[in-house]
Amino acid sequence: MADLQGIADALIAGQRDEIKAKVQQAIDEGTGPETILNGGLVAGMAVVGQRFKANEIYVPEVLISARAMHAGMEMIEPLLTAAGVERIGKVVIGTVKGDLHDIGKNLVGMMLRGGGYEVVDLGTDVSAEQFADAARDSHANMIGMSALLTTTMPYMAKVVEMVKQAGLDHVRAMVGGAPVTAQFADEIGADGYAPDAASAVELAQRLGAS
Ligand code: B1M
Repeated sequence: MADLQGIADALIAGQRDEIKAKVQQAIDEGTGPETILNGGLVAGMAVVGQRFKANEIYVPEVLISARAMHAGMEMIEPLLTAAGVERIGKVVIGTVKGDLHDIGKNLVGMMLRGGGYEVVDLGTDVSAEQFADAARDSHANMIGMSALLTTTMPYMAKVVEMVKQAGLDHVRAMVGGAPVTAQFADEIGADGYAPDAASAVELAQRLGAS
């Protein structure tokens, strides 16, 4: 039985080496990557979020946990990304301008790659121009925007607008991130909203087929 609670505890404590050892152990025991991700890493980050909100921990501690999360995610990414899968579409992803949160966006990228999509990841703090340029230059058929702050979420509307202005009418826009909702996606003229990384793959499939 994989020590998922141990992985979550190590993430909360920001113990990167401990996470690596425990994730490796879980992989060796045959635990599925999505179980390790959701039952261990994401569960731990949820506790970090609650403590951050309650002012029990501060930015430095959260950063240390985030680095530990990245270390764990790196180990399971190859397991989620099936080798040799024929690519069924190309998605440009990024966290919008002013926003540095990248864990959720990285998860979405991992799941999309695992679902057969080629992913161009622009990173964080991405401007509307960068999204539009990358979509045009890489011949992508979708863009995926992430925002974790209520202050950066409205910027998604600018990106949707810029993509239209650039004449990229065939490029579908999907949005996500903790404060984002389906209603907000409708309001800004995005083509779809996904509440989590697995749903982002389903949404991409629906948008690709439409
Ligand atoms: Co920040 N932070 N943070 N933070 N941080 C939040 C978001 C916050 C909710 C914490 C809180 O107060 N409870 C709060 C925002 C409040 C608000 O706007 N309503 C907050 C704040 C205030 C801040 C700062 C302003 C703090 C400060 O400096 N005083 C600052 C802002 C910096 C900036 O961006 N300019 C800041 C900084 C940071 C760190 C750098 C320390 C660190 C980020 C490290 C990193 O990402 N590399 C950090 C973290 C880690 C968090 C919390 C604790 C965790 C976020 C996370 O990674 N969650 C977060 C609290 C929380 O969310 N509970 C918080 C795990 C991740 C798997 O979930 O990202 O939601 P999430 O992604 C999900 C879905 O949302 C969805 O799928 C993912 C997986 O299923 N999804 C998509 C995401 N993108 C998608 C795109 C899609 C589809 C689905 O389609 C394209």
